[in-house]
Amino acid sequence: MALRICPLCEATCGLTLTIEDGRVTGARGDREDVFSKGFICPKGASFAELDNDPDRLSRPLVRRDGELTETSWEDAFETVANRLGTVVSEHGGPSVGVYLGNPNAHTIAGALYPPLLVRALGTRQVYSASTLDQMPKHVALGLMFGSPVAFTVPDLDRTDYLVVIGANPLVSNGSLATAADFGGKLRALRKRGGRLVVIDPARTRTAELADRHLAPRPGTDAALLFAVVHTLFDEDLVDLGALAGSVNGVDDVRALAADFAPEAVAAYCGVAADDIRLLAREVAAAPSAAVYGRIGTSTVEFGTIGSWLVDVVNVLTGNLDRPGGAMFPLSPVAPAPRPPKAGREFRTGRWHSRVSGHPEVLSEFPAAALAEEIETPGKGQIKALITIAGNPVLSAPDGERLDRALDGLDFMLAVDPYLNETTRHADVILPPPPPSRSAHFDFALNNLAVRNNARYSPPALPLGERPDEAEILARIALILYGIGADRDPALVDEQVIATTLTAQTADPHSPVAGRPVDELTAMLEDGPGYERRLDMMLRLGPYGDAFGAKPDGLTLARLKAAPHGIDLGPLRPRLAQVLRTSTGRIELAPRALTADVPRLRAALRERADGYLLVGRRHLRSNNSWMHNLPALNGGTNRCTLRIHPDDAAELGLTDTDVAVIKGPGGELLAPIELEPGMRRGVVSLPHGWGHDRGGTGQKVASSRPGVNVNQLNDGNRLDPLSGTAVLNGVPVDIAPAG
Ligand SMILES: Nc1nc2c(c(=O)[nH]1)N[C@H]1C(S)=C(S)[C@@H](COP(=O)(O)OP(=O)(O)OC[C@H]3O[C@@H](n4cnc5c(=O)[nH]c(N)nc54)[C@H](O)[C@@H]3O)O[C@H]1N2
Ligand SMILES: Nc1nc2c(c(=O)[nH]1)N[C@H]1C(S)=C(S)[C@@H](COP(=O)(O)OP(=O)(O)OC[C@H]3O[C@@H](n4cnc5c(=O)[nH]c(N)nc54)[C@H](O)[C@@H]3O)O[C@H]1N2
Ligand code: SF4
Ligand SMILES: [Mo]
Repeated sequence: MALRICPLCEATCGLTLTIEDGRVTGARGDREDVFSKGFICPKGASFAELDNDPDRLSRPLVRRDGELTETSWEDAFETVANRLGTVVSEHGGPSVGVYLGNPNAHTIAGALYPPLLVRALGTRQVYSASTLDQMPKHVALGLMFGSPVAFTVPDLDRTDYLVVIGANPLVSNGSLATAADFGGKLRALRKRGGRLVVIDPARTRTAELADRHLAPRPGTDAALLFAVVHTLFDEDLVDLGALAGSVNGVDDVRALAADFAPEAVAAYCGVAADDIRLLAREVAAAPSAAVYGRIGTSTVEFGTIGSWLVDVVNVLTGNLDRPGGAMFPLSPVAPAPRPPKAGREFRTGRWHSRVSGHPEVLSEFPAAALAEEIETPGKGQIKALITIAGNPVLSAPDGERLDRALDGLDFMLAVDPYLNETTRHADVILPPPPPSRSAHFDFALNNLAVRNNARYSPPALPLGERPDEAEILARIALILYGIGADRDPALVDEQVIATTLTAQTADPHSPVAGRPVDELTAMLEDGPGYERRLDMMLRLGPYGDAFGAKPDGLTLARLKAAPHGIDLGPLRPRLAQVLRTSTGRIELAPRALTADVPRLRAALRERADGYLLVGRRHLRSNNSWMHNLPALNGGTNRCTLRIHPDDAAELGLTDTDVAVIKGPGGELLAPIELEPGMRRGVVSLPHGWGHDRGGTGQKVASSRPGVNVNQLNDGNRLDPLSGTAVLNGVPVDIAPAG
């Protein structure tokens, strides 16, 4: 038996693994886990199958005479050093691109090392799944609160009224709101007399659970939310509560909302004006309320304005930063709170992409622009690419173009356990070990947890002769810093520790101000570099022992002594600690956002009557992977086009038909699935499918049917403020095949 936090989605459930003969043979929910209390879903329950998947790479692959062949770790790192070295010496570090995929948010290695690689290269060619996902939220937070990671999460355990927009947590298990058993929490909300409203063009499982379901036209949430804001002003329902005195721009928002009366947006949104007014009244009247928006408000044409307006409603109803409202979690590895101070203005567009001139956002360019930056010759062209935990050939728009572009690279390195649609283009693949053999700590997701907590899982099984992912990435860093892959990878971590402690001891507000760096370094627990860094961060953090100054505080040793985790209590108001705007107040109407409002106003007048495509997720899937596990992938084709029966009838489609779907980037065939819960005019297809290309190493996945929905996208439609691809609300034509 061993305990292991599940790394497969944002819910971070504690698992109890059964171990027999040196391998994992089963997984159950850990009932004593302080955060998840025994919850588990089918993916977590398949942990053993995932861990033991025979198609997982156990040794590195290096391309020889065109073929990817197994080799030793030594040879693989030497090849990386030589080949990357050649590209860097011929074209410079900035010619190396980096793509960081979703699982980096779930691994220790992904949290600690990629920034070092980017810095070592000095490259601005940085891409990630964020511009296929939550980048609009970062931009909105940065502009409103001065920090792009000042996440607001719904206080699920205490709220009286929850509005879920464009999320289906009963299937996704929640996102940008880390809560194990999200469904249970929604049921508990209703049981205690609270209300749940779901806004989604599909009647999802989450919508089925709701007191009220509004089904807008895809892509129109920003207008709908503006109409809620309009109503709040119009009916004198604005009440900032404790926030009064901390908010700039209320009158500007009132003026901007003037054009968005519910009657003015009703036709565009496809929602009755009365329903919008009622929503505004109820949010305002509830003892506490939280508006929570996710993928459906984010990966759309007005993603950043929509993400902003979610928190505008939270602020105008006094629900920001109060129990039961939208609150700021306090992670155990966040820096210890400092006295309030003004920050520098959050900005995007400090530099621009070479080919299309996209503004940088959080030092990244849009994932949708990766292919053109590889293909287009000239100074700054991407000549080599490092992908870590990503599969952009399936997850980003127009994978076929990226597929071709990757072939044109001088060198590609992938850090990934699988040979898949993206990594098959690599010259070297360095596979991390199965999750049972890695330690786990949620550096990223603790900042999003609906209840503060700290949990650490050491590796459940020994590594054997292979490096863990932290070591793999540290060795790549050694190469890029010119130190040599054969040196001790701990050097990388010790350098970070020295730099961090030097800065902390020089900061008069740090819990270790003025203390000698040597003394602090000597206090860190012996162990792998990542553990020493974690120990340091915990001790410098809000609950930390401040290196002995607070004897009861948190250290890694204390955390290890609590294998089911340490509960750090409910979320607490802490706006003053979070705010880092240059004015020291919440900026409700930042110029960068309000400048995009005319585009939304113009959209209200557009009348499109074709079909709009949205995405959907499946409980037994995870983006483009986990399709190789028989336990999760039995049964019929899941990659179907869901359509309302009346729409299907109008198109002459029956439930046994295959449809041709045409989008801006191409066309696909998919079987249709009649679904009365779809809004008329809206169809859905899941993403991450289409594993039939040759040259991959996932036997189960490649035998499954399914097509790549992102081939319908040409990559030209982006939310301009965040560079996020429009993946929901894509105009498509549908017809019977053949
Ligand atoms: N049409 C459409 N497209 C979408 C979306 C949508 O809703 N609709 N959703 C978007 C979203 S939200 C996201 S986050 C992106 C995801 O986009 P990506 O992050 O590019 O893709 P994933 O499918 O998550 O691929 C994860 C990769 O990580 C590997 N991996 C798994 N575990 C580990 C590990 O521990 N270490 C390492 N190094 N690798 C590991 C897997 O083998 C796989 O290759 O897709 C986006 N694409
Ligand atoms: N089982 C499973 N869980 C997952 C994943 C997975 O692939 N499978 N992926 C993980 C990842 S990377 C992420 S980012 C999260 C995402 O987590 P969620 O945001 O909960 O994602 P979805 O389940 O795709 O739900 C998005 C909903 O938005 C709706 N929608 C589409 N367009 C619009 C619109 O314009 N307006 C509104 N209001 N709604 C719209 C869709 O119908 C859909 O029901 O899930 C994570 N969890
Ligand atoms: S809900 Fe997420 S974290 Fe929990 S068991 Fe399932 S996949 Fe793992
Ligand atoms: Mo995501």
